[in-house]
Amino acid sequence: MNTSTLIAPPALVRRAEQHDTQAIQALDSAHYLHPFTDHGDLATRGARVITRAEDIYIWDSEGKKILDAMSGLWCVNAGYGRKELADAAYQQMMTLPFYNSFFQTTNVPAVQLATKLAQIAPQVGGRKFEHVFFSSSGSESNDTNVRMVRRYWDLLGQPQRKVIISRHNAYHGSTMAGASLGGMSGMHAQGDLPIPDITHIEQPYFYEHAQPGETPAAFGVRAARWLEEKILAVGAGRVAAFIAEPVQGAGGVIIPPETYWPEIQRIVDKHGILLIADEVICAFGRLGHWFAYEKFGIRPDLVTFAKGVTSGYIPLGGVMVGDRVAQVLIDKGGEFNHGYTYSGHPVACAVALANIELMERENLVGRVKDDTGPYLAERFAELAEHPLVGAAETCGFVAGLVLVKNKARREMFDEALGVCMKCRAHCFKNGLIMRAVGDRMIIAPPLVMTRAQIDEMMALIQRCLDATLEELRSAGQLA
Ligand code: PXG
Repeated sequence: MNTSTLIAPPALVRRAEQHDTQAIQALDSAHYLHPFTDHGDLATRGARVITRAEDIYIWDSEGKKILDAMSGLWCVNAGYGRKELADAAYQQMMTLPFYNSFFQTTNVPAVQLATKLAQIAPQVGGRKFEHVFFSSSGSESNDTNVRMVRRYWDLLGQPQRKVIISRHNAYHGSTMAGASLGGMSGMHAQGDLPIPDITHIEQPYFYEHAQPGETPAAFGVRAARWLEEKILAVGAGRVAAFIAEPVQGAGGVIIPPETYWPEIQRIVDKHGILLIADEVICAFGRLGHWFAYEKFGIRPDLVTFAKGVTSGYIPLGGVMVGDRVAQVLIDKGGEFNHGYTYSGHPVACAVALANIELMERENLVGRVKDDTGPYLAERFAELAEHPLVGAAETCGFVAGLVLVKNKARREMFDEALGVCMKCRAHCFKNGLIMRAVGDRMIIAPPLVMTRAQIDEMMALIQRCLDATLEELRSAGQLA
């Protein structure tokens, strides 16, 4: 071992803007285990090194400028380089960098943020969110949900209500409970998941599950009724809650038909089970609302958030706790033996407050709802004309394309061809970050994106689709 690297890490930056990419990649593969990564494979190709960012653009260590149509990882809602957020962190670190909220103490930014969140969380059907429980991530927040839901039913004298129903292809995080709630079979296969008393129904994905001739409206109702079938199969008295993303994000931007959520609400109400909206992606303006449950007119009891609450500048997550659950926890609860060192972290909360203030000042939520969101929808829909595109769908500032072999016959590509991965490679070559999920190409741009920048992004997407088509044709993989 070279002990000098233990004392002083090697210089990886030669001058401002000049990085030693190969040296960074070598140390990266020697020491850094990345999330969701095949490390053997990464070591042979070398990780892409991102060194700085501004507005909606990122730069890599080779100086390449890339339009980030994924907001980092669905989180940089306010865009990069926002001095207000850095200042808020600095000020708070100098004032009180940390103190815990255990043992009957609190801190000012956590109190202010909890109050602010209670103010901006819309009331739907008279249900209020006056309370919040803080964590540092979406995964932790969903673990909190499992603990809280089971505690709630215990306190109500119904401890047999333990089962939480979720959906296939959902993403709810990567902890034991988060991965169990999620419906990713690849994750379940590693680690003997799901944990007991978590079960899944099919997702409301029209393109995959609709029957020939079925309308989206009819499909939405049919898909929602899969929940009722599952409740009855489990036994209604054993079901604690249903958890779902209003729009599935990591699963590939699966936007349910309009009839889906009202029918889900009817079913959870009928059986008295709790509804958890996992809004880690959908909240904080992503769908043109502070919280997406308002858009879909649903009345969740618990709402998971993370990511956009700080625009990803610092880790923070939490659960908005509706009155139905909060009152039981407070009135009957005694001590709830649950919490994290960083619950209500003052610096994270200060950054979140600055982020919400900034979003209010710049009307980012309203812009997505009434201006840039509709414009993105209009421009994105044009992609349906492309020979490779079977469907082009938008909801606020998330959008997804289905790439198909034959549009008329709805014929999909052979999975082994990895068509979306090919498309993603063209995106990177052309300076665009777009995600490939199965046979879908997806985006979730920063909410600060202007109309002109939407045009710039659309031109890049068009170019990358053309390049993918050309590659498939010249390899004889497409007529
Ligand atoms: N719920 C939802 C709906 C999410 O999207 C989590 C929970 C977990 O949050 P944390 O902060 O624990 O990561 C998420 C996270 C992808 C991708 O590939 C998406 C997420 C995370 C990592 C990758 O699209 N979403």
